[in-house]
Amino acid sequence: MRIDRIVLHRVRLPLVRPFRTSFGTETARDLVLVEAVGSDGRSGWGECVAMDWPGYSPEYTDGAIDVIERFLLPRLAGIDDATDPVEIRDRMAPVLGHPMARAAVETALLDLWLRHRDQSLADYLGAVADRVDCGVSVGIPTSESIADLLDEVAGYVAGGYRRIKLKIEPGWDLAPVAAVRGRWPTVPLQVDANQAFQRSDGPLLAGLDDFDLLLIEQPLPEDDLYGHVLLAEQVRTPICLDESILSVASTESALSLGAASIINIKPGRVGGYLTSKEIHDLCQERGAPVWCGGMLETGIGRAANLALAALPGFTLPGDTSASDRYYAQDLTEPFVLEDGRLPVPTGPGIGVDPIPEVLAGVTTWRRELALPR
Ligand code: OSB
Ligand code: MG
Repeated sequence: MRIDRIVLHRVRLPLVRPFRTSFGTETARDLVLVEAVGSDGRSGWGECVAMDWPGYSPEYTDGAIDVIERFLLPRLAGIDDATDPVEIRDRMAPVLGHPMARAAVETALLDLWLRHRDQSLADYLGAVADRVDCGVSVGIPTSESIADLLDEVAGYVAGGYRRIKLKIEPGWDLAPVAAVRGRWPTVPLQVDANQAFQRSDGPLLAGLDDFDLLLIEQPLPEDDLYGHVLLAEQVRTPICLDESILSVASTESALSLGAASIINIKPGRVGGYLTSKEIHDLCQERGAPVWCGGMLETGIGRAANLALAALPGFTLPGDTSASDRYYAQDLTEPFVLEDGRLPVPTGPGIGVDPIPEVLAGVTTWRRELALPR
């Protein structure tokens, strides 16, 4: 069966509350969805997790759209719905960087391929669980008030989240962590700095050792693996890498050098679910725990992340939170937390679809593209 066309949907979805990190404040997700339409009229979906500006990583939504149109789709001439997803990944691989753009295209085509085979993404990847433990990522309050932070965390704890992650930055570091740990002495807790500290901050970050954290995520810049090695020698809390992990090779480097002992796997950041599984497999061989990161995904990206998080090496709760943590109205049927967990979709492919009226209501434009013959 032919792939009839690729449709790009530019979507703007307001967040229920601003999300402030060390790199900026997001008030909405301004994203692109990739839809691959088969000649039978069925569709596969991929959510591009690039943000609308290059603050988390070098990618951004308009850049991803440009790369998809100019460089990725032209490489897919002649594919059909029987083309193995591994071939699709390999055809796009010569385009360097832009993993989020490549992941979105790969996922849309993988989803369509799986739907035609009537197989779920979870089954294809080797999932072993039918629901996954969920954590929640808590931004820096725009008020910079610890009382406001405690109120927000209290809501998530009451909602049943199985792990709390606090965003930190220089100046918003030990005090908020001490306050949350003081109020919830046993809640699984971790922090994420999004690269905001420096090599000289070792003694400060060692102060976090008092709070029984699961991990410190990405304290130093993405390219500073050696800095993380030096830091790991100064702090007892395990170091986890997010932004630095771009491939199987960078994962192996980080683990072998001792820059990290825990890995955050984000499919967009590593170029898709196939590579995510390979990183998972390597970490399992090395005995390194992994967890599924998040990029404020809509239900489309979340569904696929839940399939990945159901693999056996995902032993820590992920940033796979319920729809209502992000959006008043998700693009899909909402994912609802049950006892701190979300269900792994069981339908073919990613197992969910956008609700057409909802998608139409938040779409700023759509563009239909043909694949080259
Ligand atoms: O560093 O993990 C991060 C969101 C956007 C960009 C980067 C990050 C995050 C989060 C939120 O921490 C995770 C989520 O709930 O989707
Ligand atoms: Mg992170």
